[in-house]
Amino acid sequence: MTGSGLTDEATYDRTRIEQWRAGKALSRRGMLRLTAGGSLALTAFGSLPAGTASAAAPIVKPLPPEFFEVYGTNAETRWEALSGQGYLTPIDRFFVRNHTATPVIDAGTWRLKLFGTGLRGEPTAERPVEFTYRDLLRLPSETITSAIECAGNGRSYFASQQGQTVSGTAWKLGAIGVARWRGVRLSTVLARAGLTRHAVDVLPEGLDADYVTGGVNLGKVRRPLPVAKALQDVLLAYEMNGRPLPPDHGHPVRLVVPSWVGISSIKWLGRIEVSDKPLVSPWNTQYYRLLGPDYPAEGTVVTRQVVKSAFELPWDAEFASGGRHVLRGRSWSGNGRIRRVEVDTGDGWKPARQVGQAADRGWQQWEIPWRPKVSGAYTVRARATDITGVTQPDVAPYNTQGYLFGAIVRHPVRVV
Ligand SMILES: Nc1nc2c(c(=O)[nH]1)N[C@H]1C(S)=C(S)[C@@H](COP(=O)(O)O)O[C@H]1N2
Ligand SMILES: [Mo]
Repeated sequence: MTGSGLTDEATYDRTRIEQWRAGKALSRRGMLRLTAGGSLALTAFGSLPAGTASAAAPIVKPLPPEFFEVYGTNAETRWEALSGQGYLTPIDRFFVRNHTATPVIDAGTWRLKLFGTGLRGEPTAERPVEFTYRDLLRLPSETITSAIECAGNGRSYFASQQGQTVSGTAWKLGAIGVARWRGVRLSTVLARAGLTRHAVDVLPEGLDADYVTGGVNLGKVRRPLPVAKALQDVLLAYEMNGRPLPPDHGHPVRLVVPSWVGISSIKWLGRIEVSDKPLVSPWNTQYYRLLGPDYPAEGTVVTRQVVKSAFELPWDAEFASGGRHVLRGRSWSGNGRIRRVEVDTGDGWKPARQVGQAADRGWQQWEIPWRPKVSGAYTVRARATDITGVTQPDVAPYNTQGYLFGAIVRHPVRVV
């Protein structure tokens, strides 16, 4: 089934859900449920599912308040902290999304273990094919520039703009970063591990603590990928912006799955199951599905990101009336590069000037001059259109877990 269109998310999900219903999908745990209910209660905004107890701080790097807003084990980048920065998000400002806590892993003793029925000789989890860190460094490397963005980025606007209650971390727009990742293609490692043409799914798994929520242990953070996507453009990254991958971002090795939601990019990679049968985990049956009145009962899986835009400004930014200002921001899309960006400061949509290179898997910087003459409260808005012709809508489709908020964000500013 390799290459049979399973990078197309709709096909992938339909196929997998049918197979799963027919009892053909494998789950190492019998507790998966494909409903909006299950152990997933609708929680109030800002509350977090209980993580595994950890005495140490959940995030290792410093989180200065001028760069980050912290929510429990997670921290989002403040958009004003990108003002004046270059194309890439510096590591010291890159958002962190941890289900539990950053583990500290010694690259010297670390092993990547591959096993399963999709590999030649069907190695077991007990006797896997192993790669050391040095093995990976010796394989041909590749460098890509790619965004990693949480599926819930922008979630708080379901409540503040649309009056809708959704569960999960109340991110603003800062659960995204763009970095230069260097590593080995997953396809290279899979080939060396003996990938067969019968393989259909891979299940990368993190080495961080088991994720426990609502009294249920969901095990290691893991989410399956179809082999077609795994072979397309996925990287096993060991460098971020020219430095060894830092602890919070997956040291020693993480997956980078371009264009797909952040949960795909498993950090602190430990094992990869490769299977000739479809694989499932709570991260594709329970979480990261679009559920709600407008979706089928079992929901639809979330894979590719939507088009979004943000200003490099604080909320309630102040501008001097009569002054010459430049509004700057960035737009991005899981569908590919950005074709057009427009900005409205209250008197209609005007084209913004695109700055720097266009990027398929990163973002597009842009700017537009602004000379407000009258003091008072304003709302500034930016909307982007991507290469596939999709433009940000006024309203994002509601789903109970608040994923994929792609609507135009109304950003309040003051002219004084
Ligand atoms: N092992 C592991 N991988 C993980 C996670 C995690 O908690 N554990 N979080 C995922 C989620 S939901 C996101 S959005 C990205 C965030 O990557 P970052 O923390 O490097 O920004 O990592 C993903 N990979
Ligand atoms: Mo995420």
